[in-house]
Amino acid sequence: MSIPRRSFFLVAAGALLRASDRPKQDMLVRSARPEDLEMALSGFSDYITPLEHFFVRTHVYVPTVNVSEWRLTVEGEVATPFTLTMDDVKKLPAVELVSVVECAGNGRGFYEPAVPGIQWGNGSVGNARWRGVRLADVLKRAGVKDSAKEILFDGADIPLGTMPDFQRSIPVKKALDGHTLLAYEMNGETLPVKHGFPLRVVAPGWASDSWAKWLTSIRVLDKEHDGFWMKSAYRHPGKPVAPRTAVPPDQMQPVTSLRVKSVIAAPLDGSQALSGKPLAIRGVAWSGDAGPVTAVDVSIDGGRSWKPAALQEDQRTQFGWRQWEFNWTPSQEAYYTILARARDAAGNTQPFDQEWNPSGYGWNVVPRVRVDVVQELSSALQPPQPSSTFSSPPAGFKNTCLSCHDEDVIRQQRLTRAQWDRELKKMTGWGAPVKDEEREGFLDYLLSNYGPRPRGR
Ligand code: HEC
Ligand SMILES: Nc1nc2c(c(=O)[nH]1)N[C@H]1C(S)=C(S)[C@@H](COP(=O)(O)O)O[C@H]1N2
Ligand SMILES: [Mo]
Repeated sequence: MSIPRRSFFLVAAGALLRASDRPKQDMLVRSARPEDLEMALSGFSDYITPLEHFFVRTHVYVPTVNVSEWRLTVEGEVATPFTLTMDDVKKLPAVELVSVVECAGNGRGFYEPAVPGIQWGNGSVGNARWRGVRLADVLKRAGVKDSAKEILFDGADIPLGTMPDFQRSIPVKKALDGHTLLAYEMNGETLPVKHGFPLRVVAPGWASDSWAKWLTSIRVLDKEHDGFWMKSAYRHPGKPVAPRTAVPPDQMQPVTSLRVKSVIAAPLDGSQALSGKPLAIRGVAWSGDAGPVTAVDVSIDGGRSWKPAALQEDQRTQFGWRQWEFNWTPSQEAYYTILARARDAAGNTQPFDQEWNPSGYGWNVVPRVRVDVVQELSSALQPPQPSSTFSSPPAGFKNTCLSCHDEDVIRQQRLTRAQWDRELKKMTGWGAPVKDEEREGFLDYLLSNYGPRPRGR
């Protein structure tokens, strides 16, 4: 099968047609193709995340959909299967809500020891105003049979090589919840191409792997879907396990609700501040099914003592994030460790330590920034320079490994030989033509350049 090397040109051409597809700005590029873009820390200063700063996560290349040809089919365990055009969708009652969308793997890069996958920092999350129709209204029109257990979504994106198609299902109960939407607008604009134009699932409170983009098909199932993206990916042990434990997928549970979480937007970690001058400590906090966030406590002494931060009263929605602020005037020159800890309506709070899991999902550890409070600001501190002594790849590596994606997704990994071995198996299964005699050489190269090492090197 031939792999389109530069299919994003097609996407760019489609994107020019809509104002909501303005170029992204200030993003951390975790993978150039397929495109995985992280929101910078400055994005946590906004209540509604502007589209220019909204994170993007795609397993494959972004598809361009011609909306006049686009159809949504509804079938399976229903009385009347049918097909909708976009005009049909827009005739259904419109609903609007604010909700965080957060990747299950947000914060994966913080786990120690490291796990494979996109090494997200804090920013594979955003808060948007969604407009669309209730999935329940669409399902009611089809007449869901009593045998229904799950709703399976498929989108217009096409798998690369022999990787399985990205198809995700949610239980009927979540699908019929009045907050679960099929959205065609984001922040008052047409849904951008990268975010699922023309229609995507909005499953508020749940990690965004359930928020299928470029939706084309809804199938009502009488059993649990057993495709790769449900049975192998997006699963969590549901309890703490020792680091590096290889838990078989059938002994794990699907990732569903987000966990209560806060992020400190300011001050920045490693920055300086002046003694005697007010310093605003601020950020956002959100939860999942157990939202809204009801309190955020802040410590400026590494957790010895805590005080409540002020929460925005008018942002008390179940699924959106809430901005918080804590005003503090450091009276003494010292090195301060600032922590923030959110609590939600069900009384859940953030843990102080990681709950390691094989795929690095659900990171919600209490965030920490350190600030040096001084009499006079010194000139810019030099950040440590990353070491760049990489050896060149063995023959055949580029042709075999860099056809679907670039080396960026490989460079960010920090894996053991056993983990690289599993990655090679996964990629071979998806169509990477690794020859038997090349395998050891590839492993040596990957381990010596992208083996376990401290974060940021
Ligand atoms: C047939 C296309 C294809 C080939 C060839 C390929 N990959 Fe990938 N690889 C992918 C896709 C697609 C992803 C992204 C999956 C995602 O985002 O969930 C990926 C992701 C990765 C990741 C990130 C971690 C992960 O598992 O998502 C690593 C590391 C990686 N590939 C290494 C390699 C190496 C090493 C080779 C050569 C042996 C290779 N890839 C060849 C398709 C390919
Ligand atoms: N069809 C389709 N839908 C998808 C994906 C995908 O690769 N294909 N990625 C999912 C994942 S893992 C995430 S985190 C969100 C990201 O949404 P965003 O790019 O709009 O921020 O989309 C989800 N929906
Ligand atoms: Mo995700």
